[in-house]
Amino acid sequence: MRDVRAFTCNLCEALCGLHVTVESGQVIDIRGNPDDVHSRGHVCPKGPALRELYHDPDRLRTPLRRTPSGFVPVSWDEALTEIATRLRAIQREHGRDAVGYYVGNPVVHNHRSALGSQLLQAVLGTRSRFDPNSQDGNPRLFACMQVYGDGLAMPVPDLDRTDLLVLLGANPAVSNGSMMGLGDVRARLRGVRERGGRLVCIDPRRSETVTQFGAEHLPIRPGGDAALLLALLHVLFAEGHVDQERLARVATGADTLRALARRFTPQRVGPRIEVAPEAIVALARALATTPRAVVHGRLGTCQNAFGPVANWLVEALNVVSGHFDREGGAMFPSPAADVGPLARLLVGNAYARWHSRVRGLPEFLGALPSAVMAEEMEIAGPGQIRALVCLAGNPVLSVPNGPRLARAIDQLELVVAIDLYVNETGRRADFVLPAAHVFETGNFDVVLLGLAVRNLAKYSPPILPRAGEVRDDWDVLSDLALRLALPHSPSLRRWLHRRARDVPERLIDWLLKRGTSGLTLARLRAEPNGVDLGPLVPSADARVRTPDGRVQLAPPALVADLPRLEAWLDAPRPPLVLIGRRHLRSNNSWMHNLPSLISGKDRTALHAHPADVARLGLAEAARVTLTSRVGTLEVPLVLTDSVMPGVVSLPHGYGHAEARDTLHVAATLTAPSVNDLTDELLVEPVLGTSILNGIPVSLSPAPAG
Ligand SMILES: Nc1nc2c(c(=O)[nH]1)N[C@H]1C(S)=C(S)[C@@H](COP(=O)(O)OP(=O)(O)OC[C@H]3O[C@@H](n4cnc5c(=O)[nH]c(N)nc54)[C@H](O)[C@@H]3O)O[C@H]1N2
Ligand SMILES: Nc1nc2c(c(=O)[nH]1)N[C@H]1C(S)=C(S)[C@@H](COP(=O)(O)OP(=O)(O)OC[C@H]3O[C@@H](n4cnc5c(=O)[nH]c(N)nc54)[C@H](O)[C@@H]3O)O[C@H]1N2
Ligand code: SF4
Ligand SMILES: [Mo]
Repeated sequence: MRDVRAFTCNLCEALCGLHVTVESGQVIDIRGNPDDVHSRGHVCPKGPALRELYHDPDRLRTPLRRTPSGFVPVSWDEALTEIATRLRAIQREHGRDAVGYYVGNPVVHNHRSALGSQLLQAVLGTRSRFDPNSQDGNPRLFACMQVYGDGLAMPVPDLDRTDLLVLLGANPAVSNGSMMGLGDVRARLRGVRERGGRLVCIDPRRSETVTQFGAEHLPIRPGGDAALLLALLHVLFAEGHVDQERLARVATGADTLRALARRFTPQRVGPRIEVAPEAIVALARALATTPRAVVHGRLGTCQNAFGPVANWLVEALNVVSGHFDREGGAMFPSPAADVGPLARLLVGNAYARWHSRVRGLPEFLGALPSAVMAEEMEIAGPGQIRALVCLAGNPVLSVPNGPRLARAIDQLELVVAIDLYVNETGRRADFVLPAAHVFETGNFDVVLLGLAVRNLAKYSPPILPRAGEVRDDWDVLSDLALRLALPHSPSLRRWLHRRARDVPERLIDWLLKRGTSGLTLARLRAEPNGVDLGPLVPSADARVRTPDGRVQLAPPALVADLPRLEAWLDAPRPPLVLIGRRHLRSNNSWMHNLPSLISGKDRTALHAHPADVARLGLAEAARVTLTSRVGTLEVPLVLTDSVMPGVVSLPHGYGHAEARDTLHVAATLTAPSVNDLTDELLVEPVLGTSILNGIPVSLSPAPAG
């Protein structure tokens, strides 16, 4: 029997509604659901590829154990019993922190994974916890924690009503929006210009948001955002564009911020970041005079030397220019199921409660920067990491200096991966446990619904039975947690595990009922196209949690980093720096095993500006050698003026060649991992966020042959 089921794609923040056609347990077809309240039929190529993912012969369907002759199938009970026994023994002998725990990006995209990851963390109690936020959004979370008193209080652009959207280091044409959930991405982005508004992209690269959506492009030197933002603030203050009365009502620290910005005039900053001073002045005036305008900073503002400062200043700029908590400006979503109270209970505004053992980098929200993983594994002493549990992650490809991390992981006593595949990290594991496909798990996007540009709620119950022996993350993690916590009471443990099966759904139901939307999980089950809860509404009064209830425009922890910014402004520039690049058909280090997504022309070459290529005498080279402190890569070269002079660009997430036996399709891609070149010692000092953009490199012709 053929059946069409509505399901929400959980691969990115766009949360597209899908129509999944299923017949006899086979996925026949996937397309956009035209009736979805959020995405209105839009999908990108990755959503329909969930069909190939479901049927991928390389997808893990049984737990594996590593033997001297390779991986062999093992029963769940045998695997989990041994894992729990060995983890307990390691923690008993060497302390809790001897077990490292890496929680990867997909965990944020599923309620069962997210809750399971927290439960296992609670039982492991390890301070050696890591996640990709230190390669990604930590600077934004920290900035919001400082400015609004709550790291979860993150305003998003009120995209449907804005007339000027300034994007800093964001490329929603490809990423489909990040820290802003854009259903129907293309129509929403087009909408800004169709109603006479402007899109501006500030980016070292002329991105697809410029070429496909008519955004105006202002190139900027990688890392220049913080200085640019101070110059914009300077113009607003100096030209009297600030509504002092309103500002004093909602914020503190305006005078300090004004005084700080005075040192960053457009004339001083402009030449250093390669943005014309006139363009800075014009942009500041446009922000001041457009009633509905907003600045949104994203990944490009985070992965550099001044991420925390830049992200603070984005928030400050929206507040000072009068666009905070207003229609068409930066507004807080009102999620139907608000995880805020729960998250505050679990981690709160935690920062620097402990530091990494070797380099002394601070904990943030319960995790240490991933850049210290390798050294914490390598260097002996109390607290050395001796085992790793890797949940839905691939740090060997996603963390700077992946090869060093791979060598360190190879030396561990026990490595466990929980994943859909045996990826480049999992192939180093002693056990790989097969996670379920989202169609087998169901999904409520508990975190990302809180970042959508329009309020909505959607729940997708599982639509397919589990293939083979796969188990969803909650099932596995709650089982493992109970085995760790109750080693001597197997029947109690089994009873609790059975009882806990639908705890994630009961929790969502409870969160929904606590809210004001009137929704329940049962009601959402009956609304497969989702429930629209209306446009964003002003809510700063409820969301700002600073002690005096006002926005903090000059947080001391961030102000303290400004002398370093000034020194950077005046320091000589490296002649060539490397930045990243994403593609619509790729998703970080995975989904490269799906033929429909990797087909077509190669997208992984190094992009370099013709002026640099000529300067370096590489005009005839088809392949080049790229060198950093950490390593050397040989890559194909493409000349393009889409990158600014002095900047080259390479995508991340590749480097699958060694996975010939477990990722048969991905391994045919020859592109290396850019994180073989990025430097684990390059981190910003406030949080230890990896600097993955703007790293110094040199280029030379590749050796012949
Ligand atoms: N197709 C696809 N979609 C994805 C992903 C994917 O891998 N593929 N990944 C998902 C994830 S995990 C995330 S976090 C989001 C990220 O989504 P976005 O935040 O939109 O990030 P990117 O698409 O990487 O775009 C970042 C932009 O910043 C620019 N940039 C680099 N350095 C600087 C700088 O110093 N200053 C400024 N102003 N710009 C700079 C880059 O050229 C790039 O255009 O995307 C998500 N969506
Ligand atoms: N140089 C450079 N490095 C980067 C970036 C960059 O722009 N440049 N971007 C960074 C960013 S923003 C991010 S978020 C990180 C991502 O880095 P990671 O989170 O370390 O890795 P991913 O590539 O997202 O790999 C996710 C893994 O989870 C598996 N998986 C998918 N769904 C599930 C599930 O439901 N359950 C389980 N158990 N497993 C699942 C996939 O098969 C895959 O192996 O990379 C970071 N690294
Ligand atoms: S944009 Fe693509 S990957 Fe993102 S939710 Fe929609 S279909 Fe999925
Ligand atoms: Mo990310």
